[in-house]
Amino acid sequence: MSVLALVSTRHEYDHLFSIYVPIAIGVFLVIALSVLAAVLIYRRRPPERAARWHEHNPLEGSYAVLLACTAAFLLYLTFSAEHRVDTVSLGERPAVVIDVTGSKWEWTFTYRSYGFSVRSGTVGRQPLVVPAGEAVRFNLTSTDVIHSFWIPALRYKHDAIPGSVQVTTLTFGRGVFAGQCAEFCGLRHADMIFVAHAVSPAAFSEWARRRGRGRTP
Ligand SMILES: [Cu+2]
Repeated sequence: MSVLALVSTRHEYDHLFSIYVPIAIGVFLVIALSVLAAVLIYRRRPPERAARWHEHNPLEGSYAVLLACTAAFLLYLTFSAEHRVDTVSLGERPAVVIDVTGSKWEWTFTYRSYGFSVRSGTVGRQPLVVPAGEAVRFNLTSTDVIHSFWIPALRYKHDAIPGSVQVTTLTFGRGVFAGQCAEFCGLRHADMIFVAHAVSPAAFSEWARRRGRGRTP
């Protein structure tokens, strides 16, 4: 394992979520209360005369500055999280490298250093097995159309694009994780599913030495 702290995509996502949602709720409340106040205070009542004023530069200016600062703050947080997930994690020394190939309508996971592949989708359901708590490198590509490698529990999704290899590094906690193609890719798109088993490194090596045959750890 490398000296860098392993990046948890789930933690990064939850952190952003815990900042975005309160801000969104705050903005909603400001708008809803302002509309309600305007409706109640300025509702039609005698004597009916049109208002003379139509702008309030200091108020509008501060509102614009506040919005710009909020957007800049959220962009900064989002791009820093993306940097950690996409760039910093590539500095990790991976415990295993898995080539992921999307095709209509299956996933092929190739463990090149062990010399075998497993497949999941319309052809059957062989599991993707990875060592838990260690960096796992994925080389994503596609043979036909754009697919998307999505593991909801990790809060991670990345396109698999024909003619290009997208490199990504993920760390799994122990457990079983459902995965799915997240890019509509044709009639049997919904069958393009897989299951990832994150097991102890020892159980993983044992499974890989059996070349994925026999019992899934
Ligand atoms: Cu697909």
